[in-house]
Amino acid sequence: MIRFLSIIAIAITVTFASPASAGDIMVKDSWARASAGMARAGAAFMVLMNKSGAADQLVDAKADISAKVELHTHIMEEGVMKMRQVPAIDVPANGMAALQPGGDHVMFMGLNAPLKEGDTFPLTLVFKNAGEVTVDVTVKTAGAMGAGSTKMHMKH
Ligand SMILES: [Cu+2]
Repeated sequence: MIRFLSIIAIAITVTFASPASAGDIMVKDSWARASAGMARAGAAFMVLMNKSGAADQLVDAKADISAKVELHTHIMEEGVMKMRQVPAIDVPANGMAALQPGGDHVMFMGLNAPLKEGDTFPLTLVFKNAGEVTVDVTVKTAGAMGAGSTKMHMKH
């Protein structure tokens, strides 16, 4: 029975990953989209909240699920949405940055294996001021547009 309960406890921990913090930066609602078919690329999204009066930047991301991990944004070029690598993603002072489909995201190039719904994997985010924090990223369905029922209360 104790063994059974501990398995449930682990499952709950994985399913409802609590926000993680590095210094004044809090990371919440981290998720990734399941990769479609044989696609070798994937993307992760999350909300970065900055409780400091100084602006910060997400400058790097590390994970061992793919050959490369890059910071990306989307831009419109001649009427077409394209992804572009960026050196950093700004997190405003006392504000937030939302990484979401169609906008900024963490990109995984050359996935070692497909990202399957329900999987979780560790992702280390590196901030210019706040340092490093590792979060558990939950994989959602390929069509998912958000982290689920969690609402964002903070605006800037
Ligand atoms: Cu991308």
